[in-house]
Amino acid sequence: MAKYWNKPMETAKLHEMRALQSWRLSQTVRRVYENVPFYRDKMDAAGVKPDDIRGTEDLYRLPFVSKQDLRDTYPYGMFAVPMEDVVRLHASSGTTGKQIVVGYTRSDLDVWSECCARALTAAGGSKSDFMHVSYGYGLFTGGLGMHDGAEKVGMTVIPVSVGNTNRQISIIKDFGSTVICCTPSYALFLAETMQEMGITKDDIKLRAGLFGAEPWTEEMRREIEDKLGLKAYDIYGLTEIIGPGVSFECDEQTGMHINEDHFIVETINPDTGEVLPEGEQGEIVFTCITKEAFPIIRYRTRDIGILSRKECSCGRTLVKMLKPRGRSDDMLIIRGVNVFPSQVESVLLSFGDNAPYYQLIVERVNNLDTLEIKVEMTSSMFSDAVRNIEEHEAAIRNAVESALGIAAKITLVEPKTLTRFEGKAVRVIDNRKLHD
Ligand code: DLL
Repeated sequence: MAKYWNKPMETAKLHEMRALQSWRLSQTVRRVYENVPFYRDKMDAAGVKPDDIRGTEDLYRLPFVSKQDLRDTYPYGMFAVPMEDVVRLHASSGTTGKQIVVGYTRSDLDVWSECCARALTAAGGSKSDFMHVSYGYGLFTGGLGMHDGAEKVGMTVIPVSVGNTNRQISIIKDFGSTVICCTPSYALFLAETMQEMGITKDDIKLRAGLFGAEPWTEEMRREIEDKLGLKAYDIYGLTEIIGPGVSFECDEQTGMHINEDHFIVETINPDTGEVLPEGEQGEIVFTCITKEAFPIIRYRTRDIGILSRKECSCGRTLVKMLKPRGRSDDMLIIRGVNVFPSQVESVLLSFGDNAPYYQLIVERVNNLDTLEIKVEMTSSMFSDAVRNIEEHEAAIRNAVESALGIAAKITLVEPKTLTRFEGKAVRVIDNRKLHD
């Protein structure tokens, strides 16, 4: 089985990669300066001309692009080619504010499927696999992005999209799906439904899954692997950059390799914009250097991560980003303490006997923030005596308090009462925002 999709790029020496990036960057900057008024105005205001950008060492001189900039230029203000050359549009879900529209030329779609093909190959995918795609098809990039990548590899693609979970299980079983992709929260829901249908992991042939589009923990990985009987790989991406496939995990699973021949990555201090050395945690910033229709420069993702160039046992030299804990805007500040929902997930799942379903509810009572965590009980726990439930709540309360440094009210709820998600899970209800 092929180990790499594109060996020369995936194993290039750093100086070779830098030379390629530098060339592509200078070309891209020239193109956006000539074709996109937004970039021309921003660069003029910063006193930078395309000739000043000779290589990656000059990247820091270019202004950042924020999500607000994309909203201000909605829908097509950032496109760098005439619409006749655009063959596909996608859009971000737009849960907060106006949605963002991105476009692809034929060549952009090739770049994208190449990136996804690398991810699939790193997860052991090949022509002989049946690829079950349960990401949503439509404006969301997950479905079509992974679909095109899998077709490029030559897999037999099963384009199921989201919904009708019972039918999905029957398809996995009857069609013999060997690789699956969906959000990690949907993977768990599939596992739960499978159990209800009386189907065990031995009845199905899944052996690998590529899960992403939302933050998930190592505990969640083990839970999914155990319940579906597969090896779970992380995959990352965002609409603004291309969709899934910006970075992907190999067998070592100590971070996701970034497709650096297409995207230059930096980490910055989110408050000052200062570029941080590799290895320091910061906001991840990407620059697209091969895209034609929507070549975004220094895009501030708001994802918090760490980059690592430690040698990888898989042989890839592409820099790795460690699993992002979540976006800086998912981070809750509760009584002055920073809390990521994924920290709560780690604590809950480390208990062993909690179902992996939980919800954080934040309120402001008399000017004081309160945190309640609803945790679903497993069926076995539910049948226990009430006293045990109280003991269990107290144990979780102590563990959460010592992990987070703040007190939280823990409420165990009956099995199967918290909402299940087919796409990205919504874990937090922040009622403070209503009053702000
Ligand atoms: O979620 C693209 C995607 C589809 C990625 C399928 C992977 C698989 P957006 O809807 O624009 O695009 O959301 C992008 O989701 O900035 C992160 O905050 C989060 N995210 C995506 N992948 C991961 C991951 C798609 N593996 C936003 N781990 C990003 C943690 C992730 N967060």
